[in-house]
Amino acid sequence: MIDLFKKNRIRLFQKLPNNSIAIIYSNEICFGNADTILPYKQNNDLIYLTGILQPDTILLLYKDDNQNNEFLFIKKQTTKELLWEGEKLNKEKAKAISGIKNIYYIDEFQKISDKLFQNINTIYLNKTKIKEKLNISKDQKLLNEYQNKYPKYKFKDLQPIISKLRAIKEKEEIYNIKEACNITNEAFRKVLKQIKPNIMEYEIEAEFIYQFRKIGCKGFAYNPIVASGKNSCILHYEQNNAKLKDGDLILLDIGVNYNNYNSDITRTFPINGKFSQRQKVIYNSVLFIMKSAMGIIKPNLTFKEYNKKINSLIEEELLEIALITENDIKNQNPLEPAYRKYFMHGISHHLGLDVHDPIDYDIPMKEGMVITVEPGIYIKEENIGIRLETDILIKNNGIEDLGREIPIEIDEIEDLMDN
Ligand SMILES: [Mn+2]
Repeated sequence: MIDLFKKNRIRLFQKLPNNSIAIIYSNEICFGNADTILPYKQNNDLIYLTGILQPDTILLLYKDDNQNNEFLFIKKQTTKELLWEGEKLNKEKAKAISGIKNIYYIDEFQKISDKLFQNINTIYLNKTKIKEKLNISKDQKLLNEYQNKYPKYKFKDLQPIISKLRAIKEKEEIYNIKEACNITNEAFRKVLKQIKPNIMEYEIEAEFIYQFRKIGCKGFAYNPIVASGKNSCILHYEQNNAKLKDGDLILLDIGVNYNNYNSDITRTFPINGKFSQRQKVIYNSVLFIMKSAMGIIKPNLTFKEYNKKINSLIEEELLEIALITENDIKNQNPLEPAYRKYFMHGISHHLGLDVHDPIDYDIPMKEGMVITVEPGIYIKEENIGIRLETDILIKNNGIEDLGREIPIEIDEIEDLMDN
């Protein structure tokens, strides 16, 4: 991965103007109640540029007329911390992971950055992320601090630049996402054989985490959704504590985190192993939308055009299976079209270091992007929620479905469950 991090920094340097500095901070540790610490999650931009996963890390990229220079600051462990936490990265290890030659301890950051600031006029920090948060974020605090301390500098937002870079996946990133999809496939195939009436949703969840952890993956990519029967119509159902009923469907929205990259997959199975006629109709409709969407996706298509095409496709399908009528469409509020009663979320999002990778959707589709395709139809009145989701790589000559091995055709699912 060291080559990826080096390459990513080179690409970022190319976008920075001369006489500027970009500073990327690690995320802070989050506390639960009392003195418990929540699982640490690194700033994904920092992972993207360095591969360093521990807190108290700062990356500083310096660019002037003559040189690009990289500085990484890490924490020096005290003897007590060493005793409690075990050994963290030392300078050599941080260098070996990131490929950055200039590694310092974080207590030297002030001195070194002040010196570098003498030669530049622009400082890049994260500004966009600030707007998304209700409270004053760490990014906002930092920006305020910097602006007070260095009033003569221009402050620019690093996010639009990094987001553009992160939109196009490098081969190492694609490899990681493919692996995540392959691991998810293996788990789905094992779990598929265990689904039956009267077991609990959390038993299914436990099977997945067992499959992921036993091969050394960190865990789920996001909170898993194991939603049977009416729960399948709750988009963010996470309780996973109901009993599976004979005749119902079960919707599984599950991904794994592999090497910091994610898969994001959804399948919907019949709990007793056989789809009813009605379930088949809805299922095939969702599958048809999914396949059609994959047929539409190509380089240069804008997300706006794509969404428009998908929405009319869904409208047609809902008419076809008589969930909505021509009259509903004629009388619909344009802000809340009739089809939204049964399909209320987006069809696709970018996928990468973040499950919802923070990429600007005004950038048209391009080779190297990885996005999900996830149509669904949710009929609350019938306790039927069906979503199918896969992850695709956009290529110049079409797409590659990275989740293609995961059972999706009705016959295949019924065969696999028939044991
Ligand atoms: Mn998704």
